[in-house]
Amino acid sequence: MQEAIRQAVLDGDGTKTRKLTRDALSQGFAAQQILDEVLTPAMDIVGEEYEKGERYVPEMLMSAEAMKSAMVVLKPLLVEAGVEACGKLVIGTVEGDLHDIGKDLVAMMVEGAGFEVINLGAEITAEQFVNAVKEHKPNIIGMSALLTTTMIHMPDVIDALKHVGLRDQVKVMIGGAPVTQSYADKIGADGYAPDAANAVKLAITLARK
Ligand code: B1M
Repeated sequence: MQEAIRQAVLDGDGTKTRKLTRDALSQGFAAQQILDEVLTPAMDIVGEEYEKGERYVPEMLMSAEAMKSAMVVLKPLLVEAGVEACGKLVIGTVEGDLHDIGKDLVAMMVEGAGFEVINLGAEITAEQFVNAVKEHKPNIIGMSALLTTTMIHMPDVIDALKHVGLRDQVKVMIGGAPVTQSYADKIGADGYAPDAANAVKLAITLARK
């Protein structure tokens, strides 16, 4: 079953991925297990094949869409509804970067932990982050970047917040494959999380500060 889902993601077959994910759930596989042991590793293979020149961008996109169709099935199970909001998170992928799967995963897991989450989407400029902070008054903003060429926009957002006098009113957390704790320290972010589970822990810690 796991192998079949993995292959459906690699084939970029969304319909099959969604159906097999439903089947796996009805056979007793846990949503988190399907995510961690099948879907995310499948995307790693997609990335590796792209790097080796065995796969092109359109195929990478089809696999991403296949993963997203499985996420639609998994989301209700990953997010436990009805918990009283324990904080507010505004989250987005930074300017120039359209990778949104990991960011959406973080958004839904943090939502599941009881936060109100405002998901701005991808390719969010510093100005858009600042406007969202003004509008929604979150206690945390979360920035995601998947490219070494776009993570450099993270400090722009922090600078823009300082510029309008809002930096002290909001905690900043960052993540994404090329991002590290030392990068977070370097740009003056309040925290870094390597994955969605740690992002939840970090958001809870930051919301209590
Ligand atoms: Co792109 N891509 N891509 N891509 N892509 C990568 C990132 C890459 C590593 C592939 C590779 O070469 N091996 C490489 C980046 C190299 C680099 O900069 N170091 C790459 C490249 C080069 C590109 C293009 C430049 C290709 C081109 O056009 N020549 C292009 C850039 C487009 C752009 O953004 N301007 C591009 C395009 C695309 C697609 C559109 C085809 C598609 C994205 C579709 C979409 O997201 N809607 C795509 C995909 C699918 C990938 C890979 C294969 C998979 C990404 C993914 O969804 N992973 C990726 C290779 C890889 O990562 N293995 C690759 C699954 C997801 C669950 O994990 O996103 O890491 P991830 O999120 C994790 C953690 O990082 C963390 O938690 C998440 C859950 O555990 N996390 C946070 C993420 N955000 C967080 C925020 C937090 C905390 C934790 O706090 C706020």
